[in-house]
Amino acid sequence: MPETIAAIFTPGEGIAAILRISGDASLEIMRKLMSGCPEEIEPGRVYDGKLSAAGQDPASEAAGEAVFLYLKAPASYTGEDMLEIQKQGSNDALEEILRAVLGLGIEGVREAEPGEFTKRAFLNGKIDLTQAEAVTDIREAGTEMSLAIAESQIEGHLGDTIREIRSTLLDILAEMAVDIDYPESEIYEGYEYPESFNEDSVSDIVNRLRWVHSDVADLIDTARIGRIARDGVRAVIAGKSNSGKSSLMKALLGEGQVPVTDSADSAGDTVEETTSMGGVPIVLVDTAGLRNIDDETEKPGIERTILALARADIVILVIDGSVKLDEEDRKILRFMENMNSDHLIAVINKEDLGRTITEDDVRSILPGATVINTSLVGSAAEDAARRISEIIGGILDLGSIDIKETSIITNERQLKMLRNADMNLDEAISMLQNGEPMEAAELSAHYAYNALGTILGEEVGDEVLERVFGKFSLGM
Ligand SMILES: Nc1nc2c(ncn2[C@@H]2O[C@H](COP(=O)(O)OP(=O)(O)OP(=O)(O)O)[C@@H](O)[C@H]2O)c(=O)[nH]1
Ligand SMILES: [Mg+2]
Repeated sequence: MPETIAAIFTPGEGIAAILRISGDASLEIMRKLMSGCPEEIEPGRVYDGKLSAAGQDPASEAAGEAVFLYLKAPASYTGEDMLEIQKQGSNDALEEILRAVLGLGIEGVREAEPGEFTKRAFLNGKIDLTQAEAVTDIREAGTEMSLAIAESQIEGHLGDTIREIRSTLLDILAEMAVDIDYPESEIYEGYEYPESFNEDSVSDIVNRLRWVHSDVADLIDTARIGRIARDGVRAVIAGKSNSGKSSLMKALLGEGQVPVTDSADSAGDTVEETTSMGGVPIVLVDTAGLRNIDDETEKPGIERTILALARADIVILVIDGSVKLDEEDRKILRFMENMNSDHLIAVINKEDLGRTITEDDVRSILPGATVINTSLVGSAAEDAARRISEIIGGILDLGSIDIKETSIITNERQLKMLRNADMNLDEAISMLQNGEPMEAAELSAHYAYNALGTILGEEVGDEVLERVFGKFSLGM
């Protein structure tokens, strides 16, 4: 008989904590703990009662009323009998009740380990491993977007997608097995099969494996969105000194959010600020110009700028359009030439001061970059920020994605297993195309099937479970 576990669960900031108990002794604990406990306890019904075993001393934290909720297996979070106790007031009261529960002298009752409730839910088949992983993701979600993804995952969207892919693959595996066991004429003795039977069935299998393969590849692609949701998009603002980088940062953040550490002559500093554009977290990085690339004192700043550029998802190059391109512009432009121009926005600034640089000048150096003309003083700054936000939205191309309805990969373990499945499916397909035996292809396809199962938590070892549940807090 599994032990009965107890721990205090704090659902979140500002949400009342509860004492959670899971296991066969739940009902017995309620009977012993609640004075005047009714003979018949209705599962799912909330009972107001006094604590009998704890808090008999009126000065005790645990004295007075408490709320009891008994849930009968399997209709509970863990899938076991559960008891939840809530108590108005401080957590000290719950601590005291927990001690009382452990002191009741019921055999096999002990304090829970971190994550043990969710682990039991997983082991009892109430949730799959992707849902368990989402439980901690929700806590760690630093952005609205990653919270939305975790919420969708906890509802089982990702698990459902994986299950669908797997069930399609299982059908194909069955067909492959038929092909192995009964090659051509041997299926039914005496029955005349068309000569092309075997070839047709192989090409049919290849086609169907390709569909599965592309579903897996699509899921792998969503990891990009998962990363953006978690870490934000890094948009690095670069350009020569005095071109208006900090002014642009200020405009993009919206006035008043400009970090105090930033100043026009803060040579060498890169300043990071996180904002959100259409729900997508954006990390804006304001860099130093590359004025005197040979000046020793400016070297650290220049190195930081180069590093920031290397890590950028999007680069916003600010050019002072009122003065001629100089050596510093050219140095920076040289860096840009090797960049993916799809992710490059060139802002020709200071339109109010007249123009010596045109959009065409910039396009001739950076073909493919999105070029805009603007100034960053007064109301023009707002307009520029809006246009740049739109361009970034277009580059990220997230507009059509409904996070709540899409399965998005946020987790390295899941991604690794998907890559494994992808590789094995790829192998199975090319084997069949090269006329290699069905047995070999079937084996690879089977590995892919297993890898997908691992995402759901099927056949995973203790090591994986320890890694997943090791991240949990007490009571979860
Ligand atoms: N007239 C005019 N002045 C601007 C415009 N944009 C920025 N400035 C001014 O140009 C100066 C430099 O702007 P910043 O935003 O500090 O430029 P920066 O690129 O961050 O400069 P460094 O950090 O020194 O490399 C400030 O005095 C701004 O007010 C513009 O569109 N028109
Ligand atoms: Mg600046």
